Amino acid sequence: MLLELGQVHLFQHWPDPGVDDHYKKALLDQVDILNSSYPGGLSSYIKTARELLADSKAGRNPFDGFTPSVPSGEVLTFGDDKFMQYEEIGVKEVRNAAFVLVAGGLGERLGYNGIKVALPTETTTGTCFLQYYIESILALSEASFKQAQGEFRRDVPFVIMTSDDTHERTLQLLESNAYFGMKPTQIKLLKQEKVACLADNDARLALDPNNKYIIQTKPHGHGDVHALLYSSGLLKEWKDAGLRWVLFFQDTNGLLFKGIPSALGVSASKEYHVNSLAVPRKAKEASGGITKLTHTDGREMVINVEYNQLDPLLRATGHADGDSNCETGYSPYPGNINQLILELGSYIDELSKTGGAIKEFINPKYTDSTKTAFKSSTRLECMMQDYPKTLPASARVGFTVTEKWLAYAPVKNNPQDAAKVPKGNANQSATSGEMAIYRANNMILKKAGVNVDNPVMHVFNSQEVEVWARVVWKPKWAVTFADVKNKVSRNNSVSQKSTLVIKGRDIFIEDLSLDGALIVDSVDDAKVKVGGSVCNNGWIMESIDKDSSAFPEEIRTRGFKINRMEQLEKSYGEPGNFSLTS
Ligand code: UGB
Repeated sequence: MLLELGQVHLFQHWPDPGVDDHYKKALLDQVDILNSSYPGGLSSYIKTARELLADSKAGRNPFDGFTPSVPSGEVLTFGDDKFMQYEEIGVKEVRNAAFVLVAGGLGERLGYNGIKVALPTETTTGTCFLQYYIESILALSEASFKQAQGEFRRDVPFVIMTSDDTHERTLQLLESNAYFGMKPTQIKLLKQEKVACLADNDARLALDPNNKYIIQTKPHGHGDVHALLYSSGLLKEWKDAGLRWVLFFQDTNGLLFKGIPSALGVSASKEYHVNSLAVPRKAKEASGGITKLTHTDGREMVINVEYNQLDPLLRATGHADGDSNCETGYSPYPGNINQLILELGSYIDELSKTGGAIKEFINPKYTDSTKTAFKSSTRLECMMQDYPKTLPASARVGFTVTEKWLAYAPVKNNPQDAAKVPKGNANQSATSGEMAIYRANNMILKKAGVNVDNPVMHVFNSQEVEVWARVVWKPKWAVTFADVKNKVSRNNSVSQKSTLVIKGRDIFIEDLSLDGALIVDSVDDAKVKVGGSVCNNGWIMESIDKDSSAFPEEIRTRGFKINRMEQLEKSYGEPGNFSLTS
């Protein structure tokens, strides 16, 4: 097959039989993996590569014939009636959902040495992203089954897509932390394979420069998740079990679950086959824009256009200013945050046709303008949000915009690059990701009637950030705004210098005046009323040097450490009713 596909160069240097045979066999084994892990096999891979390489050489625009326009979708305002209604519907639907985390990326922009899901979301509690995701799924499913009363309780499935770069360390993180409270059988890891690199415009497979018996490979992108889910048989299993929704999300967004219940409610109410979560986007920010594309032949689709393509597309279609802000101060194209909610039935129907193959792209770096040679080998790539590209016109594809402070603060950039991001645009660093969690929790408490102080500005790692009181709660305390409203009542106040950590489930905040640090924990059968005046020296944030070897990488990348001066810490380990009032 490879010879027929013009890949004779892979074997031309082979010595006579009997020499290097085990290396030759290893190469054929690798070919076997590359062939079986790609929908349609290597012949399909090479055919697509040739087409895309020819398009790239000819400078053909993938958007030829398409005109962009601003799509319409559901825009939510946190805490208003519509938001609350959707949230309630969404919580009900969680028991019919499966969650999928794409965590195969190494995070080159972030430059962190470990896997990204092991990074702390915030350093007040040190909870890592994977723990936060798992505890949120558990809390949401608990809330959902509670509403269902008597309905058969299943374990809501959680899939993590890993890659060779992340698989072992993800497994290890789960195993060494007792799966963060989830049943091991509830979690499935699906490992994506890399794809073959291409050496030239004829799509000849590239051999590793250091080993002529290995085909060079590179990641294919998060779009692999669809083919993997399909080939694993999980989708059919879920359908047979009566599930209706598959929710996809990325590896480092500490606000992720705050927007999920209401968006799932939108999916269910509007019967969307595809629902993309989005947030207001500043022009030129490094997130794709949700765009309506209309072709001259009448085709229409609502799809993410990546940030590097949006500007040229707009300029080429009569928008002289390209990707620019409108009178609202934001781009009119909502920012894609790569949180997708797919309706399982139509998803399976579509994947039965495509096998999960997603429209790919190629990005070769040419040595010169003749576009005949590459600086280094290239490969096909695909993105999970391109799934709607093959859908029929009848598909219901929508999106849900929520406020950015509520739902989106990923950690993608290293401190140096983050410091260069223009003021006002999201710099997506560990520092801003942590601050966004405190801000969101303060805003939510404020909306629930708590008197919280305004933030103060600080500069950490050369980035100016708003610092709010360090308020953190476990998902089992509150996973919706309705939960927060049920657990916070009367007159409460939290000063800016404060830290409030709520770890137990049935903790009720009533007439609390906090000026310092308060940490409360309780077992699930204890009901604790927390009130009175708590005043102490608290936990103070201190700047540190990002290059100081005295601190671990997780702390250095934030540019501050927390100095735990003084706190009131209470833990209720027995069932019963308790009251903490000082
Ligand atoms: N990922 C994989 O699981 N496998 C891979 O091969 C590659 C990545 P990045 P990206 O949030 O603002 C996306 O690198 O791709 C996982 C959207 O395309 O963090 O540059 C990886 O582990 C863009 O439209 O992001 O940009 C991570 O969980 C915009 O929405 C996820 O895929 C942007 O995210 C994303 O990978 C954004």
